[in-house]
Amino acid sequence: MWSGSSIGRRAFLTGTLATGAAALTTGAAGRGVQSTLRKHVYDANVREIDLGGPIVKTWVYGDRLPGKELRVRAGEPVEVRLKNHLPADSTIHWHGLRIANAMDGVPGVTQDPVRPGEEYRYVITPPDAGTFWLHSHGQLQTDRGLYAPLIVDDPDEPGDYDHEWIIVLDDWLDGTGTNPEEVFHHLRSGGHHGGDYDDPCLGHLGMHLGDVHDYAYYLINGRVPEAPRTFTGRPGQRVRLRIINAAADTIFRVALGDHRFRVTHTDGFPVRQRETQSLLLGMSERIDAIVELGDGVFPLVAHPEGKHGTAMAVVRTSGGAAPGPHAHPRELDTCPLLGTGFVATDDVTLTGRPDREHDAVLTGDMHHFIWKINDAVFGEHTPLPVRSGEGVRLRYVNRTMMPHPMHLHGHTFQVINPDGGFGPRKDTALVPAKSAVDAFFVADNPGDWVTHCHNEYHMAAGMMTTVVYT
Ligand SMILES: [Cu+2]
Repeated sequence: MWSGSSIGRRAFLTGTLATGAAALTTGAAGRGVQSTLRKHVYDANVREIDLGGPIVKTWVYGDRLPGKELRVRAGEPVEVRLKNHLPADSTIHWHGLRIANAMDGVPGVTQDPVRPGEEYRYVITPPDAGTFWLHSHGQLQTDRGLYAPLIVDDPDEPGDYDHEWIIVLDDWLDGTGTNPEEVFHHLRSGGHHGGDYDDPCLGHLGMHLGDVHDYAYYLINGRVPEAPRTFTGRPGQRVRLRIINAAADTIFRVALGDHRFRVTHTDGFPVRQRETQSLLLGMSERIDAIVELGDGVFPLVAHPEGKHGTAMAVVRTSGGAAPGPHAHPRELDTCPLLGTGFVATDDVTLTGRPDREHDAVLTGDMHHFIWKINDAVFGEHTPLPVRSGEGVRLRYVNRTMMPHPMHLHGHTFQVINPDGGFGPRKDTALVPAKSAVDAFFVADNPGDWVTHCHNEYHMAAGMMTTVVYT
């Protein structure tokens, strides 16, 4: 339903997307508080998927790409059953949600993997409204098609817009004569070639921006540019775009022809609003932006930064021919804003002096494709200890020549800028080459939590460690 069609905001708020509800008792035993536990099922399947011409056999939730969006309300519990029909172990991770450790979906850390033919019941209560996503945390499974948007609504949020559109970006190779395991094997056996990157705006990000140059397609909402999704509205309407980068190895630059973005949120949390003509999203970052629709037909383009190709959707408010698959709006050539370049609004800014400081030093052996944190691959790592109640400064120190989108589970962090000022509130920060990002968080969610690079190939090659409560 959400893919491609324009959906009135009211439809969501009246709950038309609820797929099932059952009364149950929550809260303290015997209090008899009535609530509803909305129930959802995510079947992890092998399916043939039409990307808008190319047909690929791949792994998806349900029978579509992206999987059906999970839409929940802040503070309300929701049950999701993962049914694993894959020929491999799997789990679901709820990216960006500060939920109970046992529900976090990291195999071998927070749960046993869900075996083929088995199912697993997750019950999650998302505390924060915003744009999130869910994806498998199994080895290289997100670079197949195991992902879906996860939107948390706040019924009290004013919502100064007429429509909202969910925009999911992806790099695609599965079922095109190769698959993620083959690509990973190729990288491990010395098939790595960076490709130089030199952009006047973004040169500081790194010498190269990705490791995988075998992507056959770049997709918006599961479609190639030759058969794009079309979003429709009326001139003058305000639309909230919820942009999610679900790619495994690709940073995207996003622009909408003849429009400006008014950015409102990064990784779900509100920021001091800024206007820009283009945006840059590292893997697993999200940006929400308001656009005021012009009159016409416009290309919404996501350029795979440092790579060849394009992803595209179409925004239509009147008749006329749709832009072709190679449309290149001039806005794409402006200097884009990065997620880490924003400033959180005061109400969500995490303040406080760190009681504890940890470094996560990122290094890589390009030739053998081994990526490490604090000189160890995951499994041989030394956990980073914290105590409940502490303020923690986690400094991601990047000693490599490429940027890494670093993600922390179970918490969200305040980005502290080099000058000591506040940046945005996030769960994933793109750390430029030969640079560092300071992430301040409050240790308020006990458990063993992973922090890792969201380049899926880097994570598979070891770039993950744990934060543990002692
Ligand atoms: Cu990385």
